[in-house]
Amino acid sequence: MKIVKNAYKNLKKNIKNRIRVIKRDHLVREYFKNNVLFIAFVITGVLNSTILRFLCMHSLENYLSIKAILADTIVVTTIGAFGYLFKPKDRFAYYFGFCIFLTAICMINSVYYTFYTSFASVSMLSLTQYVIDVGDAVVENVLQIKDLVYILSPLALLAIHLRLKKKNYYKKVDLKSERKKKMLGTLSFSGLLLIIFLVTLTSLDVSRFFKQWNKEYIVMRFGIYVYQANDLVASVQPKVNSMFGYDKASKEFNDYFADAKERPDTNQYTNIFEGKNVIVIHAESMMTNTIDLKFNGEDVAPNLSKLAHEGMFFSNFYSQVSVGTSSDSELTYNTSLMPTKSGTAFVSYYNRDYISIPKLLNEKGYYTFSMHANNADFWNRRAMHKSLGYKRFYSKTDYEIDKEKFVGLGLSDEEFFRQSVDKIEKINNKHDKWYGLLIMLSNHTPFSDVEKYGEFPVDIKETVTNEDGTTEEVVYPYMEGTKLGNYFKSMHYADGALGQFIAGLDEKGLLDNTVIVLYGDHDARLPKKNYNRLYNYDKETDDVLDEEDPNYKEYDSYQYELGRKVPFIIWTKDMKGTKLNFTDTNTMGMYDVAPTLGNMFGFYNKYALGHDIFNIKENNLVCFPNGNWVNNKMYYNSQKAAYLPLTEEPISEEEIAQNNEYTNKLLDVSNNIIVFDLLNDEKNKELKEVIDNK
Ligand code: GP9
Ligand code: MN
Repeated sequence: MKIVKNAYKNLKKNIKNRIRVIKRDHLVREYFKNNVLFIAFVITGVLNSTILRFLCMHSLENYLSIKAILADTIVVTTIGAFGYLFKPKDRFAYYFGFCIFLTAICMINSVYYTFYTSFASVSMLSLTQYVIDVGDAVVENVLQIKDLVYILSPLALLAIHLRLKKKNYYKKVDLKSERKKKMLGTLSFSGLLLIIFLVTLTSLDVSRFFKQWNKEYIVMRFGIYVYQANDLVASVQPKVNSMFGYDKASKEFNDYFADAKERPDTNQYTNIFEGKNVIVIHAESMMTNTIDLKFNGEDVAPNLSKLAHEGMFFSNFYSQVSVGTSSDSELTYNTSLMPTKSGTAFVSYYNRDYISIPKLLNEKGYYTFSMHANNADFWNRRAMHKSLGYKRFYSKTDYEIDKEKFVGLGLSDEEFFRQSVDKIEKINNKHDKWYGLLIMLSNHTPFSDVEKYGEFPVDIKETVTNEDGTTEEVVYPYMEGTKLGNYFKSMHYADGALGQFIAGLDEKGLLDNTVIVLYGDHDARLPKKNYNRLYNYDKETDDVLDEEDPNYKEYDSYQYELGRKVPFIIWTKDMKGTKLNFTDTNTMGMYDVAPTLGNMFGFYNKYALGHDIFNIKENNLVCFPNGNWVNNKMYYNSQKAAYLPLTEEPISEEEIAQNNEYTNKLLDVSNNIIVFDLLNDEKNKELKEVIDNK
């Protein structure tokens, strides 16, 4: 009896389940049947974006990026949801219009990518010169079938539409309230997807989204549509910023430079390098604390240390970057201006007039160039290097790129330098005087390509003698396996590449009449606790010393800020042992480089915000984009309104107030120069006349 009962129960359950499945299938089928156009619109939109990623970035991870597919689906379903506001007969026009629009985005980017290995930017396309460039590109590229594949989307939508029309699909009546319900239902669905998407974002995704320097990354994580919308906002923002406040900005500019000198002050270094060739090395993430730092007697950075010991070394030098990191460094180095308060100058204000080192050297008959074996559009360098006056920018497409030779973000520094030496040799044969900036890449966060850095243990090895007289080696892990430890390994690699570069140049006689200038673009951007282990390691516990321990060295936020120093070195082959071979310990910032070099090479920028260090000496002040500042006497934290004294000298409230005012004014003027394009003679004729007639 029980068996029959159970069998009956099971049967009932099975039938119920079956009915549920049929009902569900029926519902799904019904949904598909009634929403064919919407579904086709979503599928084609997402597919096009996926194809674009596939054709451009060629790796499975890139084109099947779930995050990008999710983001594309959110965008397309949200647009599609509003289609329900239209009556069925008008709905096709809505979907078709948007389908063409989304297809155009994919096509333009596809063409653009072929030529620039990067995704298109609205602000670039609005520049006539770029329109011409891309226009030519389109013509030459017309035969590339891959760019036409996207058209299949609107064609498919059209075919579906014609079929539906034939089947009298559009004759169906649906009530306004029903349409609204459908729209809200679809919007809630995309809202749900949006929540899932936001939850899966990492802090790296968010920061790269806002910084916008790595377009490929944004497309890979956010899809092409979000990328384009983000780019549109970024292109409009500078225009909005520069719409209001010109009068106030120009007045402040006028006051600030009222006493600026027409000619620079001279000193014992004036014109010492006039006419010499220049190689500037943008040393990615190189920090001053690696100079002379050793593990088990081995130097972390023997070549960098050698340059510092043989040349002019500025040991108290800071980069002054904001969110634009590398690009901010380049901006400040080249122009002696500070990074902008919002956005980055390289991305948002690349079309302003800048007075820069290459422009001033161009005027002196130099051939100027820059080299970076990475994508030319990273940090928008293709456009910005032109604005800065570099006559030629050698980027990824100018180098033989062998993936086997990648370290970190791209082509290894060794390979980059090796190929660059040949290029420099050719330039040297062609040009009388030349100036080149070489941007390194390998020593870039997250320093995780450890197996490619080569052997460089960052542990502590000690030989101990046992009671019986035998010896053995004891190894303490120390920095092994830590991020900072990996940074030192990466530094050691990059330093090796630097050494090979100098040797390569020398071999070809390219150092004979050349000055090498090296700056660290910013610190390694690693958390404070990493340094605590470096300075307070306890071998016995393999941990950080207790704060109570007499050997404990305080590494607080001030120490951390002061520890972010980067090297600045001016070196020539024959400087060692001469009076030009010294260490200058005065506080110096990236904005002081252009005026200091200007004095040595014979160029002058009246609107520089920094100073020639040999004129200002111990009175220099270095301000940071966040309002903090440092001088020989103290480091001031503007957020906490607190400071760390650096000498025994008394500090008055008055000098703090003065320095704060100086910093705020400087940051305002710098920002205004860039946002309102105040160095553009054409736009500011009147303004310049007022200043020049003073
Ligand atoms: C990109 C490279 C890195 O090409 O210069 O920039 P960063 O992340 O250091 O700003
Ligand atoms: Mn950098």
